[in-house]
Amino acid sequence: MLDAIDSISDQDASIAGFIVETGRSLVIACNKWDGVDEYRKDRIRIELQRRLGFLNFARLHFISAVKKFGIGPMMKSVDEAHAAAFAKLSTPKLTRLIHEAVEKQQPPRKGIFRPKLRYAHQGGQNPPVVVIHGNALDAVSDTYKRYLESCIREHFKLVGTPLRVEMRSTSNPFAKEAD
Ligand SMILES: Nc1nc2c(ncn2[C@@H]2O[C@H](COP(=O)(O)OP(=O)(O)O)[C@@H](O)[C@H]2O)c(=O)[nH]1
Ligand SMILES: [Mg+2]
Repeated sequence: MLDAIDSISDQDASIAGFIVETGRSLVIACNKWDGVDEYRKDRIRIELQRRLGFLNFARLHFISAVKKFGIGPMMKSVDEAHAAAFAKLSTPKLTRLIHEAVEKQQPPRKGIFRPKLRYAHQGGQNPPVVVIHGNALDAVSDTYKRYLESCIREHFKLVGTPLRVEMRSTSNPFAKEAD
């Protein structure tokens, strides 16, 4: 919970960092929204984007504890974030999704290596971990991992939780040859 009358403190920013590092789910509430004018509201929106923009998996609510507005929708987001953190992602669904993602957009080659994504399963909850199995997965770029992450998020409607995507290459002496 942030305070709209105060600015975003260093402590807020450092708590935000811990949340991502530890994979906790999150809903952001900016309280005392009744107590600030339009100019200040615009400043806060810019400041939120600048300092906490990396928390883009979380829903943001402008609320007032005193005037009691925004509380219901905020609590709905809490339930949604909890459900997302503990979501069950089935192996067949994940695998189909990964194959569809690859069809739409192939992972780029790295030298002679073309990563081959074979199947995916869920490796953990809170936060959800998706483990992708295949060959030459070391060659998958961070950009491509983010693409896969956004496909998974969109398909399973995972809002309010970090999501981890891990690559696990099958050790295969021939996997290093180009396809
Ligand atoms: N205008 C306004 N003031 C609030 C709101 N919520 C808390 N306050 C006031 O903020 C003051 C400081 O409390 P607060 O910042 O919530 O708590 P603290 O930071 O834990 O000490 C108190 O006087 C509260 O009445 C709100 O939604 N709107
Ligand atoms: Mg305070």
